[in-house]
Amino acid sequence: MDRNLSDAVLGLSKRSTRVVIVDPQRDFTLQYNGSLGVLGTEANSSYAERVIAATIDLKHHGFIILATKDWHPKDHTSFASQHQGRKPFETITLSHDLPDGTKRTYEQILWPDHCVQGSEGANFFLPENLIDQFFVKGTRPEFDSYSGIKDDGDLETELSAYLDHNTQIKTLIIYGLATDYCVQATVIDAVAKGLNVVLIKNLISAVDLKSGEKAIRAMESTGKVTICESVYS
Ligand code: VGL
Ligand code: ZN
Repeated sequence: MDRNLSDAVLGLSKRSTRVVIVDPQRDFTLQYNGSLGVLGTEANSSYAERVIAATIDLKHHGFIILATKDWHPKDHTSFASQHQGRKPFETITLSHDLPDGTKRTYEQILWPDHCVQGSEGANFFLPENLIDQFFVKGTRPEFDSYSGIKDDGDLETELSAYLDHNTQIKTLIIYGLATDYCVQATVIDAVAKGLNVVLIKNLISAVDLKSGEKAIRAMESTGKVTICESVYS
């Protein structure tokens, strides 16, 4: 079954590579009526089917499959519902003290409620048994976390600890949702850790087309990201 995997994928060692699927959750797909369904994930897009098939083939080939999981408390600060008079996709300014004593002021996009801990929409859209290990993010009510590696308050995730601990890991094969938010942030933080990234273009999709293209350029310009059209040759 994996005979069609591309040379770019086949050339990677199982030991030094991990697959990281970013937020493969129902709430980010239109197919499963997600509250934050991303364009390109409609039922007729076969997005979920492509992700599932590729993941099966990568796992069958021997790669360890990791995933991040957006996992918000129901009063999460990124939800428009938590800010009186605000609507989804508006922006607000947040200000927080960081662990190093400095203050950070930044723009937060307000989202529809999504990936609420324990909700149907927070579930993965791919069979749980495909995923060897998953790592939650966005669990602190006052901080968002597009990145699977650290949140907006600079708190590192368990995935970050896993990558630091397993020093043999040099490369991540990354795909998932959404290109312009969690995929981009996770890729940029992975590169900052010194890792190489293989990004699978037909398994990612953006909230906004233009910002998705911009995100791909930003990831590419690190010089550490190889962009593959698909995992197949
Ligand atoms: C995401 C917006 C809010 C993502 C998560 O997974 O890209 N986007 N939370
Ligand atoms: Zn979120």
